[in-house]
Amino acid sequence: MMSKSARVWLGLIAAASLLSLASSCSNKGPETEETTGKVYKPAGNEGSVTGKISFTGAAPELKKIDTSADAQCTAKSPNLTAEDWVVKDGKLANTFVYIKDGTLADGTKVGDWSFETPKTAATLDQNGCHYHPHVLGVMVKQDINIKNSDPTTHNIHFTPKNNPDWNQSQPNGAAPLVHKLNVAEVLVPVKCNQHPWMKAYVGVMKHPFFAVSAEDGSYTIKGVPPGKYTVVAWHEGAGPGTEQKMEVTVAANGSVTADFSFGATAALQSQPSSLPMLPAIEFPMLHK
Ligand SMILES: [Cu+2]
Repeated sequence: MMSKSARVWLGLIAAASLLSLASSCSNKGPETEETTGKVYKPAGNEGSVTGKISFTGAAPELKKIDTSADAQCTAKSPNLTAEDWVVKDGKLANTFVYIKDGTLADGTKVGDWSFETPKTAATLDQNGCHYHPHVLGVMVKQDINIKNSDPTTHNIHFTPKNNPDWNQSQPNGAAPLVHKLNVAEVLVPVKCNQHPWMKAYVGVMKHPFFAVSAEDGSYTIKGVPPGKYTVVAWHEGAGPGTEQKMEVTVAANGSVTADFSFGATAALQSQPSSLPMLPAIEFPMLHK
């Protein structure tokens, strides 16, 4: 025969189990994308896709940003310029290059596999009233540490299509915010509700095969299993995003080059991607 106190304890344990079950269920909203494939383990014969992103034609003039709506921004970044085209010596930065799909040497598809989410957080810093970096690649469910390094309030606003909208105010001196996206999406526009000129793009991928071109236009995607792939280079362009594709074959332990070119001619010929951007609308500061 069970004592009274034992029955009470059993009841409490059962209630606690039910509660934890309920809370774990409620964490799984419709936006959660379960990875079903077998986890890819590197075989040691992975290769890489590398290349340079060029800008053809005359580099667009740098557009100075009017930061007068926030004196703190003007003081810290008196010469802020738009980052839609960052061109240096004919090379283009901030291009998101990724493997869209393809077939591994063993006949499986990239999409058949799941890939471990990095334990290290990515960082998106608001510094000088613009985002560092301007284009960021992360994996699904990877933490993004959002820092405010400015002496002013920012309001970071992720505006995805396949993930929930996320909109957070972050006063100066506030601790970093952490955000993650559960569904793959290329690319998620990020804006600041306080400073309409602030824009960033976050590419959210199911796999780690992506990179962002540096100031010298170079990029490298490492750890790519041997196989045949479609590589896409995406750049925000002047308004609607622009993307280009190339088929590549990565040999075992090999490195394949995939160079892309954007610019006046390329922008006219390319199809707009699914990321239309409205022209920036200047809003008055909500407070100050
Ligand atoms: Cu801001």
